[in-house]
Amino acid sequence: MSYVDEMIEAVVAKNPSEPEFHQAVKEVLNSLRPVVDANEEKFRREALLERLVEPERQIKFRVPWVDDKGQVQVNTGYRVQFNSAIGPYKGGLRLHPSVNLGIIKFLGFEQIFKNSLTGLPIGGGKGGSDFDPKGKSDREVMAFCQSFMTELCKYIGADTDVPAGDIGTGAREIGYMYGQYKRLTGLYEGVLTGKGLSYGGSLARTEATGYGLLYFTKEMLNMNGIDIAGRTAAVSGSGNVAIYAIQKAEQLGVKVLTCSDSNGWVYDPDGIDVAALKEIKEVKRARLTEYKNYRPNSEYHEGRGVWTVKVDLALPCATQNELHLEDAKALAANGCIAVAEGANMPTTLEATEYLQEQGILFAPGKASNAGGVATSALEMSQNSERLSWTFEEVDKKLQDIMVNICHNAADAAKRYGFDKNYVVGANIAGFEKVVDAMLAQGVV
Ligand code: NDP
Ligand code: 2IT
Repeated sequence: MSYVDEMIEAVVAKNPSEPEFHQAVKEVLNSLRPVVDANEEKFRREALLERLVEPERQIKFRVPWVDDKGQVQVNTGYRVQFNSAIGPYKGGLRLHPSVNLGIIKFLGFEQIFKNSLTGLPIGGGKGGSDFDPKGKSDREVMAFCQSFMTELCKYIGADTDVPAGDIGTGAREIGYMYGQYKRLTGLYEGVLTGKGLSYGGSLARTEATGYGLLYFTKEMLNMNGIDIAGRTAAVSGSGNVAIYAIQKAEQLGVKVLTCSDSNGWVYDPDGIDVAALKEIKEVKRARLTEYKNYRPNSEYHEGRGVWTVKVDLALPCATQNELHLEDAKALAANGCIAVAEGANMPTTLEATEYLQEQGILFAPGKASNAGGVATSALEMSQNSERLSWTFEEVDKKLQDIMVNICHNAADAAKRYGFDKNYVVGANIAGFEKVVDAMLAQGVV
């Protein structure tokens, strides 16, 4: 049996009940076959793949806090420090009731290659908790964040592990966590990114993932002789990534017809109104049912459905496994030309394969959503030099990084005979740097 197949079997056997982690490992290892096969003897002797799929450290902890009724609540906190070969662990904190170790491991594993692709010195990590910020008062969110950080602070630091936002963790949560870290350690340092502008945050970090997704998509289309202007798009989600993806898409002349949350979705034939969406989601923290009050021409539908709309571009920006095989078929039947992932692993393996077979350009999240973590690394640089750069400076660096990632992925794919396969290209390009660093650093 090939080394890759052996490793996939071993990961499934050794980590039962972690289907998302299995999925991420399968996707990455399958596309690394040409590199692994060419170096099989050496990689086996070094147990390179065994080391790659085993996190350096997994931390799991109790998070007790008191709700507004005086009741003690208990959540579980996680930080998976997956790989530090090329830099301090870096990756977000997800706060969502679905969070478990397998989900954090899938996200941490993806983060290794994504962070490598940015070209910046950051290793891979991820964390979070099954706490649900939705419907909680600010005081409850603060109580949770302070308790979470009271334990997490033992394991992180500006040069060891630098968490950031993800689903359910935005500016409010980062602020509370930063305050508690500073209080406990006495350190005013860049231990978190996505901070507010008044205490060390970077301009353009809020926008970075969504903007970066569009910079990548524009470049991928350009490389294939297609102009992004004048296209239509379907976006899923209505959180940080979705909002700024929609904003940049519209700035580039794309009409975005949909967005969604976990209850339902909106179809706006005139193009999503970003100002309305920002007010509903960022200010009121309300549901998408409200959108109709701002845009009477729009429709609200319960359940899933964004991928049934006829569009040129599909941009999944909500969560993992939200674009299934039947969605891929609907998109293809409607003439979709490209799918670019804003979320982490939003497309199932079967859907990805189908889209690629249909000749639809497919950008994997680890490449196309890397603008968020790349700008986090730029925030770390600014914190280290105790300076802050202008919006334009950060945005320019972000554009350059996304264009580079696109070309590096395309070049790696071509080098191994998989022209236009950005999944293979991104995985190989991300892997090469990490492997080089791991081999150079010996058996650690
Ligand atoms: P937010 O919490 O800001 O928004 C998440 C959005 O996705 C909401 O609209 C939410 O709906 C929806 N959603 C979440 N979980 C589910 C679910 N299980 N089913 C259906 N809809 C769901 O998160 P972000 O925008 O930050 O993150 C979105 C995705 O992008 C995630 O996959 C994240 O890992 C990824 N990502 C984020 C980066 C960042 O910088 N923030 C960087 C790179 C990737 P509702 O409000 O109803 O829960
Ligand atoms: O998935 C991701 O890349 C993020 N949630 C952002 C991580 C970061 O450190 O900015």
